[in-house]
Amino acid sequence: MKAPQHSPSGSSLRRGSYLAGLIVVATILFAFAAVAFSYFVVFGSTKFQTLPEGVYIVRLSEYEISSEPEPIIVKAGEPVILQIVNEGTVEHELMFVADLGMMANMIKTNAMKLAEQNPDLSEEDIIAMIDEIHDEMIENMMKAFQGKVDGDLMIELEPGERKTVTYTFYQPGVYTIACFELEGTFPSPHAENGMFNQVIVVQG
Ligand SMILES: [Cu+2]
Repeated sequence: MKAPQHSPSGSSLRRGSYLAGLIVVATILFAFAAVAFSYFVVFGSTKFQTLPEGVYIVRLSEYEISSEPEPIIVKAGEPVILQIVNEGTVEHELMFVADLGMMANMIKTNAMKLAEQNPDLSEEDIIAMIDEIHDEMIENMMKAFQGKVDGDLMIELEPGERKTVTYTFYQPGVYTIACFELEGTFPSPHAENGMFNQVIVVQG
């Protein structure tokens, strides 16, 4: 009786499938590494970066203001850097406001009144008119922060735009930041739809 022999063709077939398996595993590993690397390249600058102390990323979107890290806690008298980015699809702002409810109500009331008085005007026209009133209100509001904050109290950003601003807060307390743009939520401002946050200033 002849001992069973491995046929040469069977052996090379096994070698072939072993090689194919290796290639599949290597391809999967390579693809995984490539995806991880490109994710890091795209989002690494903001998602995985360890931010230095006193630096915050502030994200504006429809319709919220979020920060990283959260919450924004700063020491009085020490400069803090806000890297503000508009990740939304409409213009947004970051504005320091002394009285959020009053400001939101004032904008909404004005928007409704203007729309009622000018039925022929488009929503964009009314928003442009509100922008002018808005600017006057900002000037008055700035006075409330005199001597308390050093830095730009009103930042406007187009979709995709980012700005880096340095602030120094001199008085401990809770400062409200909000967006009062109207696009998409007319006649109520974005703030009334949840687009606000706080900067907490503690004793240095
Ligand atoms: Cu907004």
